[in-house]
Amino acid sequence: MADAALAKKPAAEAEQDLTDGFNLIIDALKLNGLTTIYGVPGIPITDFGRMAQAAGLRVISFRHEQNAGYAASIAGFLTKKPGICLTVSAPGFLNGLTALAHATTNCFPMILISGSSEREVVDLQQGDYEEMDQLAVAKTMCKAAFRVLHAQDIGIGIARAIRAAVSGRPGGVYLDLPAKLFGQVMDTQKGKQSLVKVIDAAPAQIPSKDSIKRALDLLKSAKKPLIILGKGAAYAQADDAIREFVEKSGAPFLPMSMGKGLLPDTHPQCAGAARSTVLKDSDVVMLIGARLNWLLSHGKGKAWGEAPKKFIQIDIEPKEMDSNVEIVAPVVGDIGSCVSALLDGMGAKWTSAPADWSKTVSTKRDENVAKMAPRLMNNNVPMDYHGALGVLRTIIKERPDAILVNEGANTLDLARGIIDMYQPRKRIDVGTWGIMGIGMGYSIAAAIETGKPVLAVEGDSAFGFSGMEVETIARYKLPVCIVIFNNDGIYRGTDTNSAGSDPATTVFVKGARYDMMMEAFGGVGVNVTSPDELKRAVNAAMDSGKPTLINAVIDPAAGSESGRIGNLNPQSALKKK
Ligand code: ADP
Ligand code: TPW
Ligand code: MG
Repeated sequence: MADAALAKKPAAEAEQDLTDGFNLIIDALKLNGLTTIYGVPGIPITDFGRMAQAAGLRVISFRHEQNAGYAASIAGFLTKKPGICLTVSAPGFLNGLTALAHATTNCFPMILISGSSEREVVDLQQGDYEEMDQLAVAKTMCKAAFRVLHAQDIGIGIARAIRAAVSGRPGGVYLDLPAKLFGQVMDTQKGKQSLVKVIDAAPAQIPSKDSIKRALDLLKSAKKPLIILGKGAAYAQADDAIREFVEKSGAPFLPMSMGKGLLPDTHPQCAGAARSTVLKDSDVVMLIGARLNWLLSHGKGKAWGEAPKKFIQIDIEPKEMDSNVEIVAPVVGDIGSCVSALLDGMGAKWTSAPADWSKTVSTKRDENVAKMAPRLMNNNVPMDYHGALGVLRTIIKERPDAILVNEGANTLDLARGIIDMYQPRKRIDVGTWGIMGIGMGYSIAAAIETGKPVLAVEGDSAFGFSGMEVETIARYKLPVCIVIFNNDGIYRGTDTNSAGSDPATTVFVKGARYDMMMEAFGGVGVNVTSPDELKRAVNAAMDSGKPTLINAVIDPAAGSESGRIGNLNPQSALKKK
């Protein structure tokens, strides 16, 4: 509003007619159903947090932006709406940036909103408080990056950010808001009109008829079909259609880590415990929302065996096709639309996958499961991974709607294999990068977004990356039970440094009591040394819903270097043994 017009009105009346950048951002988020913000306050966003809270948004205040960012990223995965992370400028922004890159890499929709210094000062590099050209830095690490300079563009800026985050292949978006924007005023009515409610933010992408026919013809021709369900399939929230399609196909299915539970791991077609057999021996492989990246050995080499294979791939991102090997039947579209079209195309007379192949796979699976069973029942002290995980496996079976957060090396790989999942989007973990540090951010967001109890199974090293958020969990009284597999270190707690008095690089303080960290903030801390004790402590935590941290003492010699991916670890040929 022009200053001259304002001057004519009495002050009180003039104020009533005005809104400002703070309010417009809040209104724009609310209008688009984005009602939870994860962040850390400070200049220039402190008042924004207060005002957002007063306006009924949920503002979850963290101890470190990286954890707030991871929380926002997994909120995006769990809800299909962009998770919002709010940070201060330069260092706060940089702390949030890891999570933004992580969201983009994992195809999770997220918006990082950071306050920033004024353009005039930044561009002349005059040394403002926390000065940095944040937009330029962010651009290389996310799907899209925008800056809003004028209050009247806030509505459009937020609309663009939402659309960029959730449409097509989801990813991270950066929104740069210079400090001055927050205080800019404009006429309330005009402000309201400038806001945009995004219509159909992630439009259905319908696959072509030809691509569906090609895929079904190939699937039908298979003697040894395999369906791989990735976290894109979990994200798509097309659970019923996916289940119907997999069952109708009769093919064995292999869930990727965060695809577990789309169909229960105990489903007769699940090939989770026969992974090497199905990768090696299958002849037609259908990928649904899973990339042929390192996690699937790039679709070639030893893990995939000698037998020739043909791939069908369903993905929303056309550029994903042929990324590592030839995709004979690419199906480009959103998974919900693609799977529905496949189901329609199968008709009533689809013949199930060959019985001999299904039998081979289920026999192998049952053998492997039977081999593992006694190890999971051991009550050894000190505990090994299997004894401890056997207990947690039963607890998730009894509480299938709990969310399992998981990070570490041995703690991750063994938990992934041992703990069966029964429902979609209940297992969230280190993702595409195998990143440590997602634990507490994910736990917090999972509790807040779903209202379900959370069980976080954490290596002692992994936990350390986000451990201070135990205070956040206690402060918001979240139903989170953290179990730390404390083996005194990274992979093992037994390394020694032969050259001097410093500890080896992979070991931590022996006998550390992480449980006392939760007690420090008024939560429940428990130290356990046997599977029986672990079981009692976790069940008590899940029943009470009280923030709990269980220090589970694991034999320091039980783990192996780099867990299951030791083969990726280069070793010096000159290393002294
Ligand atoms: P995983 O790690 O479980 O194997 P990835 O993260 O490698 O899974 O792959 C997920 C894939 O899912 C990505 O290629 C992404 O483009 C795709 N995707 C995500 N959401 C959808 C959707 N709604 N429809 C189709 N594909 C999707
Ligand atoms: C951001 C490298 C991979 S796994 C791991 C590290 C440090 C910790 C393993 O020890 P933990 O588990 O958690 O105690 P366990 O049961 O085997 O003892 N920095 C980042 N990400 C990764 N992946 C690393 C370092 C790493
Ligand atoms: Mg450890």
